Amino acid sequence: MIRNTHNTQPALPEVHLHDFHPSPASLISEVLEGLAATPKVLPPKLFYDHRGAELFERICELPEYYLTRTEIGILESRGTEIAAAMGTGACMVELGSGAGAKVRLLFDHLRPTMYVPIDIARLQLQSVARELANDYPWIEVHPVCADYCRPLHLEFFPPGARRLVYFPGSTLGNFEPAQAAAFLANLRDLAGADGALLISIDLKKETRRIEGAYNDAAGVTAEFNLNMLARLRHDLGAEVNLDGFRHRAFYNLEAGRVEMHLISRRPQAIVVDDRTFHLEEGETIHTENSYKYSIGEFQDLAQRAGYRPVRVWTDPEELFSIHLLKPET
Ligand code: AVI
Repeated sequence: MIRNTHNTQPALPEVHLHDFHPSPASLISEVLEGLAATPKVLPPKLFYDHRGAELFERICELPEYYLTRTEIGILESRGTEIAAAMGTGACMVELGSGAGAKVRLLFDHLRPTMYVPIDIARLQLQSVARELANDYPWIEVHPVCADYCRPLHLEFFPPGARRLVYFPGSTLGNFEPAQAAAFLANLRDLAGADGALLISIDLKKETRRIEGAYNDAAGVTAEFNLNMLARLRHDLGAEVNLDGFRHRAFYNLEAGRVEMHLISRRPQAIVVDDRTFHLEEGETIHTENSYKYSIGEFQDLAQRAGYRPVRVWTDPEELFSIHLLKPET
């Protein structure tokens, strides 16, 4: 038998990457500041190196992590309605595009002319952008590697094109509420007066369900949390012992947020950039907050940030919500 040993898969199209990845120096200063604070903190964006992005994709598939599954269910069942309310043929900008699975559910309905995925995980962004450019040849794809919390100057929108900003995954929940309002207010400029913002928000619900989502039986969330320390070691040359820490996540009912922490198992030190930070046994490094909102609380926040809530879609159990907001004129 003669085998064809040639790879018959057609090559994926090349896409130009607009690269504004923050420099290691700017990450170091945030890390030093966070470890010098009391209590110690590290910024959640440090989760998303290549390994962290992979772990996050695994989290999204966990039985306990209801968020992604529920969000996808809403997109699948309400895609036509969402597109009708948003309008077709616009330029679509996605913040934190990740594996790009959700946006695929919107493309056929929304028919955007341009798609601008923005993400900090460069390798994943590049490969996802090429796959999307291949699968949707009628969309101009412009991947942007950046920390989208910093000001961005995107100069490739055709003049006069309407812009739709898509912020999925309930990632706004990882901002402090005041920071979330300021961030939403900034996004109004990106959307423009005739644009729109489609944003996903995880809803308040019973504590047990929420805590389960951040304490999965397979330990993937724990690995994701600890990966932040591995990253300090690989990318910033830090001296840190991963075995010296354990994952802790709980719902702070009063503040309406899940808190993730790394707890020091013993007295120890972390050395970054020649600076030594001592930790006592039981001392915490606070790595993430994930705020949960009621629909009313989120709409109030959006209004304070200068938006008019137009529509909201939820699942039958009201676990999760997707909001269409338009800039108040
Ligand atoms: C990205 N973000 C919305 C996730 C969340 O649920 O807050 C990050 C995450 N942290 C632990 N599990 C997932």
